[in-house]
This record gives sequence, structure tokens and C-alpha cells, in this order.
Amino acid sequence: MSGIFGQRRRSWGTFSRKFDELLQLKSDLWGFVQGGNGKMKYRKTEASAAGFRIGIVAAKFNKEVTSKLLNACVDTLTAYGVRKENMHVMRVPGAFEIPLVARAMAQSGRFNAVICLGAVIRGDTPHFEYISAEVSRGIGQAALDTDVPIIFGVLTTETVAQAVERADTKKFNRGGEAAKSAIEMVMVMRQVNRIRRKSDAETSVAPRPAARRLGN
Ligand code: INI
Repeated sequence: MSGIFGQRRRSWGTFSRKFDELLQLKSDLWGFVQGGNGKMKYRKTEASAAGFRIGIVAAKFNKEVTSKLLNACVDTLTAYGVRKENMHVMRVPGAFEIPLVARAMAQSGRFNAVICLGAVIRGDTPHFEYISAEVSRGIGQAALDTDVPIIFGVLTTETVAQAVERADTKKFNRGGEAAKSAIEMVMVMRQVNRIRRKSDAETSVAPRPAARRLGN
């Protein structure tokens, strides 16, 4: 995983990546699939995320759980075609710190989506209410402020056992689910931004910054 977010480089690599993305987008939408009778049919295919750039913010608090979420998230992104060099992971102390970093990553214009991973466990602490309320509000607000999909992959559970179960790839696999939601939301926002651009062009309004930056 690499990339220094905030830094902009314009090189042949950037242009060839854009070209790859365009080709990939086309094959995301249509491709040959095998029909029930064994014949090949030309129809919509599975989503692929090749060329996507994904930011991940993962809390260190309850590390045994958040590491599982992170591993599953990275594995699923990889399975969908996201290259390791296009994933940028930021670790933060606890869930409370996630929204600030997620918002900054989204604002950088370097990511198609940002995934937030954490585990807030009630235990005996009144902290739970404050932290879980703040992290969900902050993540939602960050997405609305930046126009970039920011995925809520933060577990809020009563017990450690519940959190472990939700992070388990053979059970709820919330890390993998968060990765899939991110990919789906990138596709959704591309469609929305296409509609916006069309409507902006019709009304001669300048394109919105988020839509312009990553070609979303
Ligand atoms: N952070 C978590 O991510 N999960 C928790 O369950 C938790 N509890 O219970 O206290 C927690 N606390 C730390 C918090 O997120 C901040 O890092 C800390 O308060 C410093 O701002």
C-alpha cells in the first residue's frame, strides 16, 4: 500500500491509469457471461474495482477486532481488483478520531471512497454512548461535506464476543462488507455525477469539484 495523499503527480502513469479505468468501466457494465444452456451471452457483468483508489481509516483501539476487519477489507478490495498501491491505510488511536481523518482523506481528492473501521464495545463504560454517537454522526457528516462515499464499518456491540463474531470472515465479515459497500457506492456516485454533469452542462453551471477530481 502506498501513496502520499494530498500530493498530486501528473505523469504518464496517471494518464495510463485513467485509460485503464475507462476500459475497465466499459467491461464492468457489459461482458460475455455463460448462460444456462452453455452459450455465451453479452450482458451485464459483476462489478470490478480495478483502478479504484480507496482510503481506509482503522482504529487501533480493540486491535484484535479492528485488525481482522482491516485484513478482511483489504482482501475483499483485492478480490474485486483494487491494487495494493491504490489502497492507503491510516491507523488512528480510537473510533473517536476516525471522522477527522476520513474527512481529510476524502477532501484530498485522491480517493474514490474512504472506508472507516473500528470497534466500539459497550462493556461497563459510559464512553460507549459518546463515542458511538460521535463517530457515526462524524462519518455521515464527512461524507455529506465532501461528496465522497465514506463507509461506516465501525462495530458497536455490547460485548467483545459479539465484536469478534462480526469481524469473523466466516460469520458476519463486516470488514469485507464495508469493502463491497465502498465499491458499490463508487459505482453509484459515478452514475449520480454523470447525471449531475449532464444537468450542469444543460444549465451552464461549472462542474462540481468532487466530480471533476477523480473523474467519478
Ligand atoms: N475507542 C474505540 O475505538 N472503541 C472503544 O470501545 C472505546 N472505549 O470504549 O473507550 C474507545 N475509546 C477511545 C476513543 O475512541 C478515543 O481514542 C479517546 O477517547 C481519545 O480521544
